[in-house]
Amino acid sequence: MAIERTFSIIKPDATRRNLTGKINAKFEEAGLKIVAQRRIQMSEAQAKKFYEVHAARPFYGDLVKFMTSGPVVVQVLEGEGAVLKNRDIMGATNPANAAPGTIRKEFAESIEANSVHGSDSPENAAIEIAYFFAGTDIVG
Ligand code: IDP
Ligand code: MG
Repeated sequence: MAIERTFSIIKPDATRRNLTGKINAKFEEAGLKIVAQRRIQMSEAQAKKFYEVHAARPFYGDLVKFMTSGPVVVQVLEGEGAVLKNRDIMGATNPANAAPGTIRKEFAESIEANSVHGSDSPENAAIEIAYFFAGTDIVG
């Protein structure tokens, strides 16, 4: 499998509980390298645009509110098959269904406050990375 990059967000429920380092350790232990990282306060406009694909879902408004409720850490992760690998490290969207050892199983508070975002395809990874990072911000 090729070396890929994926986009990750450590969500407000995790930054609030000071879990950035513990979550980053999971990525690094699994062989993903953090090649860009920035702690930001997302604006409502940024969150709305980022989750636009979910605009018709009943949880969209709450999700935007949650993602702007505190700082997030936006990141680019790099490694062999990084997109799928990160989805494995994250675990299922609903922590009740997440496998043991995954970030969401260990840390998520709920299906909404589930500690991390990860791109679902290489195509979306490229779009999401470009939304938050310039090429010169990423050092592999
Ligand atoms: P994913 O983050 O595992 O890719 P998506 O279906 O893309 O899951 O949903 C995006 C985010 O929206 C989730 O991570 C979670 O924060 C939130 N979300 C998804 N489904 C629900 C729900 O049924 N209720 C509340 N929030 C949800
Ligand atoms: Mg998704």
